[in-house]
Amino acid sequence: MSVHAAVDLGASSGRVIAGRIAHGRLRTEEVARFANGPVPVPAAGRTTLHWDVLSLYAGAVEGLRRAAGTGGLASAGVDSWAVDYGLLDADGALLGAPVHYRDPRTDGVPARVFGHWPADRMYAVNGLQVQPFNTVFQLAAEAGSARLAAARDLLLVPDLLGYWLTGAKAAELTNASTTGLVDVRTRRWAPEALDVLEESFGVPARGLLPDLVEPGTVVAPLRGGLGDAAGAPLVAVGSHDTASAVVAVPAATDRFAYISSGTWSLVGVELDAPVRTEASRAANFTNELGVDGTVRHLRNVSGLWLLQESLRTWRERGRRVDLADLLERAARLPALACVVDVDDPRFLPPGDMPDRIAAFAAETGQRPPGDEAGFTRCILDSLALAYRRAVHQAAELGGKDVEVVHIVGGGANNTLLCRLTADAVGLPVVAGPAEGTAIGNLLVQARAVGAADGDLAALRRIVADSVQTVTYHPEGPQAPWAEAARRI
Ligand code: LFR
Repeated sequence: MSVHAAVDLGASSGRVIAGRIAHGRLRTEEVARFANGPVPVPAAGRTTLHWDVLSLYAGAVEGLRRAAGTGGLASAGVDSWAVDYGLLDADGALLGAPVHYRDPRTDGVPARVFGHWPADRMYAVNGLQVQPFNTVFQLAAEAGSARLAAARDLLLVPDLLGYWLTGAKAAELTNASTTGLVDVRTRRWAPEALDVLEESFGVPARGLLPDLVEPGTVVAPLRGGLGDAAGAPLVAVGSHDTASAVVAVPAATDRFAYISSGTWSLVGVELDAPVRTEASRAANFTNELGVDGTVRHLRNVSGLWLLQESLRTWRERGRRVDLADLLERAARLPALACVVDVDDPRFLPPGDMPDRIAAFAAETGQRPPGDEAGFTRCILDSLALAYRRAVHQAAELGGKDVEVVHIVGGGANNTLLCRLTADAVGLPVVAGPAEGTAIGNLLVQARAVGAADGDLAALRRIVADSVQTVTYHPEGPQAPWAEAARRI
């Protein structure tokens, strides 16, 4: 039976998942996993955070070979986090390692860009939540650099890997929609955005951007030199990981909200058209483009990053912390003793996370957590609180009845987080699949090469029939959550 391969790159690890579809079910197998993370590199008087895309590429190649070794490779697809890009010179060579979105080079840049393109007019065109790392701001931040002067092509990370795997350059639409350079109504590059970059910042945007392709487009065959994988079609999937994750929501109704919960938490609803109202902009909701003409109307909430970075801090200090043990102890602690605003910009960069959480608690008149289990509980209570607000806002702003919340991604395995989310939101939470991004990636490529068919609802039925989910029902009153929200 032929196999499909999803290269799925997350902020803390990359993996290649092989998938087979038979009798309406998808079976998956992880064939490669490799580490990922920010690499701080000192140069020219400052330290810049980069991505090691070459080792990600090496991991992807190894995984594709292995997937092909398990059967004839029918197709491949690549997804990753959004917004970051590689620049190629006139010979097609990569100009330096891509800069990581957590690098502070964009500090203060959005305000400068708004001086030329006011925030409300920008939102009317690109519909995007303002994040300092949106590609439009990253490009403004590097205006005038030698690297940009030498650049001839800009490729987002999955498109960069696609170029190395096939030799073909393309800009997949779901990920392109996170750049701030796409018009969310026309689903084309936005002339207003390109004009601002060119005229006000001297960034030759038109020359750098490849043609857009819709997810589901076959890009080109994998090149020779990739062992048994060579010749298989590379499909542009929902190459923004969140777009793939939303495909994999095993919803039985369209009255659902989703939380794609990993390093980030993307909380929202699926719509047919963008919401570009002032209320949506004020709530910092984004309209990213989805598979099959959909819009992902969501809020980008910080995610398990706070916990990942806390674990890293404790381990660096020589503390022997085990996540499963911490979660068990955290579950026995009283609820909502201390909460933080997980979206406070101070939590964005890498560094001592418990210290920043303690400072936030002190500033808001709360007693900081006393030990690692306390910090873990604080982070999960705070995430559930942020989910509560975002789910209710998404439903209201998008004019959508929401009866159930689906959690996909790594957070679906976190029982405490799922239970707290059900309690906080006051709706049933269906958790799973944890490998949502890879599954959405696999289904879109399988459909593109004829191994699956139907609309998103049909693809979601395959997910529902293939994975185990766990349902959590809300318990307890809402009042303590409302009170905690007022503290931050
Ligand atoms: C999630 C994600 C988010 C994006 C963030 C940074 O992995 O793709 O959707 O805002 O990473 O790129």
